[in-house]
Amino acid sequence: MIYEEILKAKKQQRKQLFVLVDPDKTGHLENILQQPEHELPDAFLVGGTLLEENNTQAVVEFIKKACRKPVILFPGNPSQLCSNADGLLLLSLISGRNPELLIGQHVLAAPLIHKSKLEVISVGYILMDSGKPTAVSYMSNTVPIPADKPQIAAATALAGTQLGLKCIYLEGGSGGQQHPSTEVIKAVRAFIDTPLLVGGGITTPEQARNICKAGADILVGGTIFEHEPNLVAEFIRAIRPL
Ligand code: 1GP
Repeated sequence: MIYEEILKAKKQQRKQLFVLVDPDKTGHLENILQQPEHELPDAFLVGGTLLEENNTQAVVEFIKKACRKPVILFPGNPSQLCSNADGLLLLSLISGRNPELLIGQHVLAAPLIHKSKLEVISVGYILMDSGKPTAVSYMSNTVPIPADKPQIAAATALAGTQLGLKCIYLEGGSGGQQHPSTEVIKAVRAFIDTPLLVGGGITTPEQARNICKAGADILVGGTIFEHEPNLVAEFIRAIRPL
């Protein structure tokens, strides 16, 4: 089970790298999948805020044929659900006040998810200001938490865990100018023991290392690997062992 593996890695203090694959941008995927097992990410996330093609299922299948790493849906909306993945990050956008993204879409998707037998991992999704509007801040119609307010991020994460959400995801938005700061990550970590994912705007192995040192359990990278797929191995080396 994916969540059990996340908890196990956390207990062993083994930091993990998840690579986010936008189903519309898969030119780099083959290059990543050709790497030896120890240079593959711990899991693949598949999804996007706004997709042009309806090919999530095909991308999931492509990854699953090439390796045995878990493939987890990270859907921008319920139309991206497909049953051939291993799991689903069921995101509740708890930094925002848009009821559709807190519970509305979840109700619409619930019967489909139930039927699919996907492993559901509920996630408190926290959008941090990353210096410029991102696709997720615009499309979600929510206001990100100001980057210099770690106490708001920490209280939000704490509320998410008190509600029973299994993970917290600090998100800067894909291609953000700045990733969530180490100050914010430390403040959140001080409040919660729940697995913590951090992503959005991470571009160097050094940033990856600092983010993990600050308290992230799982690092999520997307855009950087579309341009430089060979950096996956360097990111893995940078975060392990710490
Ligand atoms: C977005 O956190 C992910 O949800 C990845 O962001 O594309 O900036 O790496 P990047």
